[in-house]
Amino acid sequence: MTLLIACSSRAEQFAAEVRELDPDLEIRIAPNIGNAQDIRYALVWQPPPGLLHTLPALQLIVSVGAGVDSLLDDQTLPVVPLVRFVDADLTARMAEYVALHVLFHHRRMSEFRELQLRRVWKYLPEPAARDIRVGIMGLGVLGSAAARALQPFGYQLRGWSRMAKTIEGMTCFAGNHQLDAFLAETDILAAILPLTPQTRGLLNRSLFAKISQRGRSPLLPGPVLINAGRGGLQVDADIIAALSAGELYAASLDVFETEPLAPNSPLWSHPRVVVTPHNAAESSPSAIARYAVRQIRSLRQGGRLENVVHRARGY
Ligand code: NDP
Ligand code: OXD
Repeated sequence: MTLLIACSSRAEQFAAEVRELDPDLEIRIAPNIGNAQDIRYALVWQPPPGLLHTLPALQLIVSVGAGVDSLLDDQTLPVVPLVRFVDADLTARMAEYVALHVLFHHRRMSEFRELQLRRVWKYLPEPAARDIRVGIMGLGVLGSAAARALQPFGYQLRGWSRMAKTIEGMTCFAGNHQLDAFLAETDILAAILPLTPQTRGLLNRSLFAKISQRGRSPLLPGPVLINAGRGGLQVDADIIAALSAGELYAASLDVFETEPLAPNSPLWSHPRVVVTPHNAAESSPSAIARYAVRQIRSLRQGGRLENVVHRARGY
C-alpha cells in the first residue's frame, strides 16, 4: 500500500507528517515513483498533467487544495474518487481574510494610510456597517464561514450560489438568472467561488458595472471587489480599467490570472488595491497529512470518503 506525494511545494513536509501518523504506509515522493503498480493513493498539489494517469492501481486522489480546478484541467485524470481538502483551520483563515478586507475598505483604510504617509490629519466620512451590503459569491464551506464572520459587525449580507439556499441573516440569490439582482444589492463583493468553465472570467468589467453604485457618497465612495477564490475568475485588466473609471472604488486581490503576479502589473502600485500572494487561507502540513491519512483509512475500511469532488460540476 503506497502513497505517492506529488506536490509542487512542501512534499517533504507532508511526507514527514504522514510517516508519523501511519508508519506502515509506504511513501514515495514524485518524481521518484518507483514501480507505478504499487501506488494506491496520491496526495497532490499541482502535479504534472498526465502523471496520475501513469498509475494503474490508483484508488484515491487527495487534493492538498480546497480548489481542484487545476487537477480537473488534466484531461487524463484517472476516474477514481477525488477528495478535496476541507479543514477548520483553513476555513477560519478564509473567514478572517474576508472580514479583514471588508472592514479595511469599509473603513477606507487605504485612504487613511495615504493620509498618514503625508502626515495629514483628515476626517473621511464612513458609513455604518449596517448600511453596507456585502455580497458573497459562493456559499460553500468558505463563503458561508465568511458570512458568519461578518454577521457580528451588522453588515447586510447577500449571497449568491448555483443552487438556491436559505441562510439565516442573509438574502440569498442563486443561478445566472439572479446574478444581476444580487449585484444590484451589493456594495462590497467578495468572491469565494471555485474556478469552473461557468465561473471563468466572471469578474469582468460588465459585471462590475452591475454592482450597486448606491455606495457613492455619502456611503462608500464606490463598489469594492474582494477575490479570494481563483485568479481565473477575474480579468485583471478589467479590474484596472474599472478602478480607473471609478466603477470600482477599491479591491483586495489574493489571486490573479497569472501567479505570481507579474512585477510590472499596475495592480501592485494602485493606491486602492491590496495585493496578497494567494495566502488568504494557507493550509497546515499536519492538518493535510491527518486529513489524507483519514481518507486513506476510510477507503481501506470501506468507510465514507469526505468532500468528494463532483466532477461534472467541477468543484
Ligand atoms: P465549496 O465547493 O464548498 O463551495 C463552492 C460554492 O460556489 C458553492 O456555494 C457553489 O454553489 C458556488 N458555485 C459554484 N459554481 C457556481 C456557479 N456557476 N454559480 C454560482 N455559484 C457557484 O468550495 P469552498 O467554499 O470550500 O472553496 C471555494 C473556493 O475557494 C475553492 O474552489 C478555491 O478555488 C478557493 N480557495 C482559495 C484559497 C485561497 O487561499 N485564496 C484557499 C482555499 C480555497 P452551490 O452551493 O449551489 O453548489
Ligand atoms: C486551495 C488554495 O484551493 O490554497 O486550497 O488555493
